[in-house]
Amino acid sequence: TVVETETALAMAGFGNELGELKNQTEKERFKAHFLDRLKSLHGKTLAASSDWERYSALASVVRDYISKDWIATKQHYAEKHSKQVYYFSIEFLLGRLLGSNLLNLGIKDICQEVLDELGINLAQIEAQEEDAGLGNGGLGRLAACYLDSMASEHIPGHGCGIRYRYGLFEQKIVNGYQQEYPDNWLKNGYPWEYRRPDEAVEVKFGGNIRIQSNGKTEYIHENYESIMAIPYDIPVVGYHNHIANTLRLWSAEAKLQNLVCSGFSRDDCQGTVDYTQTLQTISTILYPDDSTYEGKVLRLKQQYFMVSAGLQSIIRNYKAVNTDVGQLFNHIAIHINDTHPALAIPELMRILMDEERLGWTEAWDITTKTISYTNHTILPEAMEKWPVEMVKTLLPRIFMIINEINERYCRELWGKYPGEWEHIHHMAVIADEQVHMAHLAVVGSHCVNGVAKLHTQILKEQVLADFYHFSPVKFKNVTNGVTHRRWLMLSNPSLTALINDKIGSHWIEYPCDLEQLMRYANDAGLQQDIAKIKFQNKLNLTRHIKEKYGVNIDTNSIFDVHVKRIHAYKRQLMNVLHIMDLYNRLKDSPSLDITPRTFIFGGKAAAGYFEAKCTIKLIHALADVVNNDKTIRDKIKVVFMENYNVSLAELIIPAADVSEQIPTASREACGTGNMKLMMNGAVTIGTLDGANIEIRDIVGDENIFIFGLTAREVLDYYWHGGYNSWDLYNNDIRIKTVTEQLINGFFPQGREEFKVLYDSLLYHNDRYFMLKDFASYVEAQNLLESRYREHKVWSKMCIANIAHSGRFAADRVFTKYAMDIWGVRPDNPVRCDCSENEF
Ligand code: GPQ
Repeated sequence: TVVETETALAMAGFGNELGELKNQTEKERFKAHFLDRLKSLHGKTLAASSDWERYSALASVVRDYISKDWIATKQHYAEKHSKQVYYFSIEFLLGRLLGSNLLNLGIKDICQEVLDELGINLAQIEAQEEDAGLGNGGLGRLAACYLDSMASEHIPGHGCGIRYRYGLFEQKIVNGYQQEYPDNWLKNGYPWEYRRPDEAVEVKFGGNIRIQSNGKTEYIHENYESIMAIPYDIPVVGYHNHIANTLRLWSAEAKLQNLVCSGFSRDDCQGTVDYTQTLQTISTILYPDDSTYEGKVLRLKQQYFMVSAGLQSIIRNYKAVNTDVGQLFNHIAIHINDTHPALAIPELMRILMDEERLGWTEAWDITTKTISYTNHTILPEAMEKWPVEMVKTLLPRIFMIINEINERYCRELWGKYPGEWEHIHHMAVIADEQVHMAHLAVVGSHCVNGVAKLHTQILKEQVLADFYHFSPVKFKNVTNGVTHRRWLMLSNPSLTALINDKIGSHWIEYPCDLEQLMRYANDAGLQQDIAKIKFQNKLNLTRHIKEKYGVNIDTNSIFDVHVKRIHAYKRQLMNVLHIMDLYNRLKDSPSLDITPRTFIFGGKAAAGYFEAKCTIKLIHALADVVNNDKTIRDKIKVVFMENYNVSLAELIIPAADVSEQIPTASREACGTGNMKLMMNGAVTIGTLDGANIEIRDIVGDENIFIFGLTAREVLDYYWHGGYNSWDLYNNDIRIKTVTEQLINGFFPQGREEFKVLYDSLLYHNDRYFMLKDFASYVEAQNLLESRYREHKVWSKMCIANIAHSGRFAADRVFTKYAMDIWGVRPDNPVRCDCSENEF
C-alpha cells in the first residue's frame, strides 16, 4: 500500500524524497481535478476557458477539500458533545474567500505551483471572485474575522446572518460625487454556499394573538403572514487544523402553498408574482447605515427574520440529540453582535414557553444564561429604539413578551430603588412609547461587553452606568482583534516570509510571538528588508493608482492612508483641513522643504448622509487643485480610492506608511483598521480613542503620534454644551484661512458647494472638535514628517508596530470570549504573554 511504501521509504532515510513524492502526487491530483472540473462545469478545455471559468473550477476543487473536513468536523462535535456557539450578526463582511480558504487549508503552495505550470496567474484568478460585501464596515468585518478565528482556534463557533441578495452598494465616483449602484454579487452564482431547502423554517409576521385558557394559557398566533427562511451554509475553514465551522445565512422566500395562482387570468398570476416579490424583499438589501439607526419597518422585519429562523433551527438541531431543553445553556451559547439581533431574547422566550411549554421563570433563566451581548457604540444616533406601535403590529407575540420582560424588570428595580420613578424610567426596556434595544439586550443576557478598554469604561461610567451599578458582574471588556491570516499572511506575503525568516513561524499559531521581532529592531539588515518590502507594496499601489485614475504618485513619498467609512466623527474633514493648510504653506514658500506626501482616502458614505457625501466631493475638489498645481512640484498628492471594500483594503493597507486614526475622542468604540495597518508596519497618527490607546500603551509613546483632546475633555465639553469655535477662527489664522477657503471660491465649484461643512464647523459649533484639535494635529503631522526623514528611526517604528500587533490578533480575543463568556474551553488556548489583565 501507499502507506507501507511511504513508511519504508521514511525508515530508509528517504524523508525528503518522501515529502516530494507526496507533494508530487497531491499536485498531480490537484491539477487533474482542476482540469476535469473545467470540463464538467463549463465544457471547456483550459485553453478555451475564461478567467472566471477557471476561478469557478478552482473554487469547486477547493470545495471538495473543504467538504471532507466539514463532514468530519460535524461528526467530531457531535461525538464530543461540544458546546456550540452561535454568533448572530446582521452583517458579515467576508470579502473574497478563495485565497483565505487556500491558505487555511494549507494548499496554497500546491495550487500556486499547479497554476504556474499551466501558465495561469493565481492573483488574476482570485480577482474574479466578487467580494461578499454583506456588511457596512467595522462591525461586519469584525464578525468575519471572528469566524476565521473561531475555526482556527478549534472553537465550535458558527455564524448566523442574512443572505442579502444585494450587499453594500457599489460606489462610483462621477465628477467627484458618490453615486450608489446595486452590488449584484450573486450574478454568477456563489461557489462557497450550499442551499439547504430541507432545513427551511417558517417565520411569522403580523396577525393577532388569541389567548386560550383551558388549564394552561395558550397564545395562538392567527392571521399572520408567513415567510419561508431558506438556509444557505458557507463552510468556515480553520487554519491547518481540518476544522470547518458553518456560517448560515438566511434567505426569504414565499411559502409554496401561498403561491397558487388564484385564478386563470394573467392578472391573477401577476398578483401572485408581485406578492412573492414583496415577501422576498426581506433579504433583498443590506441597509447601508454604519453606526446610525434607521427606524424602518423592513429593517425590523430583517432582524426578526434572522433571529427567528436562526433560533428555530438551533432548537430543532438541539432537540434531535437532546431531550432536555432545560439544559440548553450547557450546550449552546448565543452571542449577539450589537443590538440588531436582540430580538433573539424574546424569540427564545417565545419558543421555550409557547412551543416547549416551559414556565416564564425557567424560560427566563435559560434565555439569560444562553445569550451574551457586545455593544459596539456609544453614539446616541446609533442606539436602536423601535416604536412600540411598530413592534406590536409586526410582532404581536414578541411584543407581549417584551412587555412582560419590562414589567418584571421594573418591578425588580423598584425593589432596589423604591420610589425612584425617574431612575426606573431611565432603565426601562419600554419607555416613551419606544422599545430600547440596548436595555433589552443588557437585561436579557448574562454578559455585556464593550470592544476596547476606554469604550467599556464609558459604558460603565456613563452610557450604561445605571445597569452597571445594578449588576456589575455582567460587564466585561474584550478589546477587538483582527485575523492576522487575512490581514498579514494573505495580504502581505513578502512581509510574512521575512518574519518567518527572522523569527521562525511560531507566531502564526501564537501571534504574540511577533514580539520577538523587537530583538532585531535595531538590526540594519532587517530595517532595510522591511523598507524594501514596504517600497514594493507601495509600488503595487502606485501602479494601480496610475492605471485606474491616471494619477502619477511618487512611490518614495509618504503614503498617508485614511480608509474607513466616511463619517463626521471619523473626521476625514479634519484631515482635509490639514492638507489645505500644508498646501497653503507650500504656496506661501515654494522652497519649503517637506518630504513629499501622498494622502490616500477611501470609504463609502451612507446614501442619505449629506455631510459625508459632501466630504467626498471636497476630497475630490482638493485633489483637483493640489494634483494639478505645478508650482508645488508634486510635493503633495491627494487620491481617493473608489469603492473601498475588503479586497481593496488588502491592496492599500500593506502599502501604508501612516495610519490615520483621528476620530473625536470617545466616539470610536474601538476601530479595527488601526490594528490592520499597524500589523503591516504603518505608524499611527491618532487620538486617544478606542484601541488607539491600547496601541499606544503597547508600542510606547515613541512609536505612535498622539494628539488632541482626551475622551474626558470631549465628554466634559458635551456635558457643558460644547465650545465656541469662532474663538479659534478669530485667533488662529490658519484656521480662518482654511475654513474660509471652503466658501470663498478657492475651489472652483463655487461658494455653496461646501457651505454645509463650513456651517458645521462654525455655525453648528464644531460638534466633532475638528478646529479644536486642529493645532495639535498639525503639530503631530510635522513631528511625524521629521521622524520619517530619519530612515532608521522610522524603520524601527515600523518594526515596533509589527512586533506588537500580535496583541490585536483575533485568536487571542477568542480564547477570552470562549472561556470567560461562553463557557467553552478551546482545545488549545492561545497562550499570550503580551496580554493585558483587565478581566
Ligand atoms: N460599528 Cl454600532 C460599526 O461598524 N457599525 C455599527 O453599526 C456599530 C459599530 C463599529 C464601531 O464604530 C468601531 O469602533 C468598532 O471597531 C467596530 O464596530 C467593531 O466593534
